[in-house]
Amino acid sequence: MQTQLIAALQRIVGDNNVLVGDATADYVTDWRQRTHGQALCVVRPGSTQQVAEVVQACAQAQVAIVPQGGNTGLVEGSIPQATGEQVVLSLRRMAAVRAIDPHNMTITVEAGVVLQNLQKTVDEAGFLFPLSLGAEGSCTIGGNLATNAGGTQVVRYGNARDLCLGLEVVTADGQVWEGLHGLRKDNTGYDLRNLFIGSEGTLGIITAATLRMFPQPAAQLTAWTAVASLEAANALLALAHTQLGAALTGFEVMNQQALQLVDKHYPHLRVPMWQQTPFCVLLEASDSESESHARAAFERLLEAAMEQELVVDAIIAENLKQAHDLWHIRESITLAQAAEGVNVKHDVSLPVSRIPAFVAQTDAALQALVPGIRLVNFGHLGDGNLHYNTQAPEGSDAAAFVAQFEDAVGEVVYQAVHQHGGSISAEHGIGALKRDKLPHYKSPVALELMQRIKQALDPQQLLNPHRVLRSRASGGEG
Ligand code: FAD
Ligand code: S2G
Ligand code: ZN
Repeated sequence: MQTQLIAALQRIVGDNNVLVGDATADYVTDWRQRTHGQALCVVRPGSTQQVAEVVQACAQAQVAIVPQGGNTGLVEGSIPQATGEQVVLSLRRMAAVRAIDPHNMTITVEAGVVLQNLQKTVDEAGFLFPLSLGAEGSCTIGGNLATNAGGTQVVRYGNARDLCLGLEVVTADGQVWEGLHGLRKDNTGYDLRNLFIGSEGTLGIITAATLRMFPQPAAQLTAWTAVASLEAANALLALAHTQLGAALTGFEVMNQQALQLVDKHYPHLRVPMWQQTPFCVLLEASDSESESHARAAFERLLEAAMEQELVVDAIIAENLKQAHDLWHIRESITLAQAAEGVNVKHDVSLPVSRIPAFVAQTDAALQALVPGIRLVNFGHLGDGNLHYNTQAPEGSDAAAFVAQFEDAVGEVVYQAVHQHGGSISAEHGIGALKRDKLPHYKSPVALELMQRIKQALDPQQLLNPHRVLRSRASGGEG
């Protein structure tokens, strides 16, 4: 049966777009190098029609599909299970720009377009596409929509969901839902688009999207500041909202441990001020007003912050190159953690006001649980999203730390997040990594409604089974 399916897939996409054995290596290990799956094969369709035919062939053969974009996901949702019975359907070949409509300020692209290429295409058209994250050099817009990705400009522009007006989706039975309109208002029945966005490949395969484009700001101001506490960081955020209004574009917090790792592994980046205070904040404003007007407002904000002793020290980037260098330091934290060794990540969100208490409580609890544990705490404070990560104590075995403490550390973190009214997944999704934690933090009603939606849209449990939810059809391993 499996050889017949492979032959059928080769007829659909061509022999060289069906990979087996060692050729699948790039597609079966997750970015963290923590989980390794095994695929029956990897199929790389070049068109929506081919995706539809691949899905029909797999449905007929009752073989599950794992949709994949750039494979930069961090919750074990984009690679096959280790059974060797699933087909990885890679969208990477589908990277065409289908249409740009400057007067409607929209662009329609295929799901496999890499985010950085999309940003560049939109920039060349004279606009801004504001989704921006550390993986933008390899993640795809299909994956960004499937995970409802966030990144560093959510405080102003929202998540991937807020940037999308229309979708084209291949359903679990191989039909094509063509919903690629560029309408900002369309109240004609249930919101199918937003059902597929954030569904992590479990309800349908996104093959194209119509996305919003934004005016390019006339001025962009970036500052790196040293702050004495999270309370001070919160007060700085409130002041920035008051003084900059909608111009505030990004607000990132980084603790000393996170920056120490960047300084250790990438000393050439010359991380500023990291030894002065427990935290640093990187903030950015972009304005349609002139550079001089925007700079004056930014300088007034930092002067007021200094006067109120919210900020101990600050630098404003003199030019776009220096701004880019400061952002590069922020975006290097994940890579510095990886260079330090395998680690335990938490992508959580809380009401901003609760973050100082959550961090104080959880830091203390984890230090008691694992003396010497290193708390690498950073993230998008502007939208209440912390990457509250942990690293093995200095000089100890990283793999042993993860094996021994990942569950216990996660329990402490997620319980505290829940207690403070937060979410156990802010932007990365659930995948397989957090699937069995979800029932502890979602109401039975919510879980039942999600299972009914899954049952209605994918009754054969073909699409990314055991991701987000345990499949009802079987209690098999995820
Ligand atoms: P993949 O990893 O290939 O897939 C992710 C999920 O989407 C899987 O469940 C997969 O089945 C599904 N999927 C993929 N393509 C499709 C499709 N076309 N149709 C249906 N389902 C599909 N994430 C953030 O939100 N914010 C950040 O700031 C951020 N920073 C990161 C920094 C680094 C260094 C790294 C490695 C990752 C970061 N991530 C971040 C996580 C990751 O980049 C995002 O989740 C991204 O959206 C995944 O895109 P992808 O194309 O790699 O998807
Ligand atoms: C970021 C990356 C994931 C992590 O850089 O904003 O989303 O925890 C994160 O390293
Ligand atoms: Zn993030």
